[in-house]
Amino acid sequence: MGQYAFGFNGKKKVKEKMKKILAIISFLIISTVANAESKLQTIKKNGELRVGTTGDWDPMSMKDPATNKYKGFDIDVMKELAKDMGVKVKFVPAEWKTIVAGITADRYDISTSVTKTPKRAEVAGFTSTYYKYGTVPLVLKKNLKKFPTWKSLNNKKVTIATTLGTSQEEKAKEFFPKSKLKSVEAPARDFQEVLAGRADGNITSSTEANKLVIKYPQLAIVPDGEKNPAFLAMMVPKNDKTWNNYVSKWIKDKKASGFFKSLLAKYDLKSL
Ligand code: KH2
Repeated sequence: MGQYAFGFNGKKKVKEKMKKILAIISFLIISTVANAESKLQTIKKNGELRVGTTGDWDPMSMKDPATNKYKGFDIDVMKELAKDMGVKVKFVPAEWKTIVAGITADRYDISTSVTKTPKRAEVAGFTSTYYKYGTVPLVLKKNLKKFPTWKSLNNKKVTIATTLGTSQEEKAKEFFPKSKLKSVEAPARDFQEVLAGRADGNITSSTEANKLVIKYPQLAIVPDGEKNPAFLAMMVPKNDKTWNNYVSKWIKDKKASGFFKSLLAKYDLKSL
């Protein structure tokens, strides 16, 4: 009996020890996850903010091939953010088809603005928004009679060009389920397919469309109104709430201070 009692106590002790060890292990796991360093700390520690940007989006992010330097609305935004954080800014070249992967693979801490889409939101975090735009179709001016409406472009005889990995590529499938979709890869552009007669139309922001019809008078905006109000925001890692809150609060403060308003005027942009 005594022996049995001893054996029982021994087992109980082992069990208790195991319990303690398990508790310590789970405490360690939970505290590592909770204390996982936010980008906010890493950026400050490294003294550098890494910004992913494509450099092909007028007037948001444009790379000057002569100097290899970036300029544009979003470039000014990122320079200001880095300045306010007291760190240097480093622009990391990105592509539309891999811009989201660059965030998940930690190639950069933040991206310049992209359209908020449900697909992107599955894997990346979006900061608060700071620009709103509508979408319009572009066609050749000489074809305006044939394509006076959005509906006229939804036809199995029509080819719509899009740029791989963009929100327009996703949307074109919804707007033109009957049409043929032709996706080109940047630096090739969808509207160039229209200019070359390889596609009948493409869709883009009204901001870009207004610029394009001035640069290429052969192009025209389909006069059937804007669709799809869309919002631009920066992308950050999905689970880094500290970093997202920091940037979102910064955007809010900068809106209040008039920074975004003067930047919109500088780049001849209307909305917000
Ligand atoms: S979006 C950006 O976040 N755009 O909407 C699209 O995918 C940018 C219209 C590719 C530059 C080339 C301009 C397409």
